[in-house]
Amino acid sequence: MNDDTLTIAVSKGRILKEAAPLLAHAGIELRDDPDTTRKLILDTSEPDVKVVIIRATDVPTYVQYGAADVGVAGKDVLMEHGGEGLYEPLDLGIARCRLMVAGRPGAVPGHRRLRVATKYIESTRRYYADQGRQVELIKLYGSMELAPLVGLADLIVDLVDTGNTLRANGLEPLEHIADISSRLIVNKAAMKMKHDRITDFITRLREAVKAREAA
Ligand code: PRT
Ligand code: MG
Repeated sequence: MNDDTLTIAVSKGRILKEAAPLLAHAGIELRDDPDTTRKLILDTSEPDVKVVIIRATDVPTYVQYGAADVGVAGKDVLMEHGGEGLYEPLDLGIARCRLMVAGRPGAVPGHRRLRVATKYIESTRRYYADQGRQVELIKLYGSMELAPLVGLADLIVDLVDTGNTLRANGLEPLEHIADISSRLIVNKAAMKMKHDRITDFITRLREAVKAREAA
């Protein structure tokens, strides 16, 4: 974390796709095409602003440790991370979806503790604990939709956008846990050390979000 550069951590895919126009509106245009480049550190139109490309679930970690000053992360990822060492000053309103419980229609057995498969262990634990419901959690890293189909779990907790993935696998959304969108996160120490720089960045990004929502 160099003192005169601003390093922004973003994941490839849907978040970068939706964040890039907001950054451009804030005066930061990517110099490399993120779809084709193999570079992990991208130059921008501002010589002292870099964009680092990392896995979505790693973004809070890079920002927490100050390897990036700021980052863009899904609320789903932040709820699992816990938010230690981070400020979350701005809801960017992008990459929206819902965290939901899903399963096969009417296939919930009454005789034993429910098994719930998910990569969102913390959010799922909290959701059921708040309701005093006892469930057995099974940690998965992807393809959650498969679990109820092959008898690994009764239910899954996953992100739902159009619902097409659930439908294609004979599953239906059952319970809404949280609305999800991507947030700007800021390293707490960087917020002190690079205060003017970062508050200016937040202000410009907030204007970009407003302009996008008005459009
Ligand atoms: O893909 P990779 O393993 O590299 O990492 P990732 O899956 O964490 O990253 P990515 O880019 O797929 O997702 C990044 C962020 O996008 C997530 O952390 C969410 O905050 C946000 N987001 C928004 C979504 C979705 N919408 C979404 N629909 N992330 C994933 N999905 C998946 C969902 O898991 C399910 O498999 O899309 C499928 C459901 O979509 P529908 O439209 O069929 O309902
Ligand atoms: Mg993915």
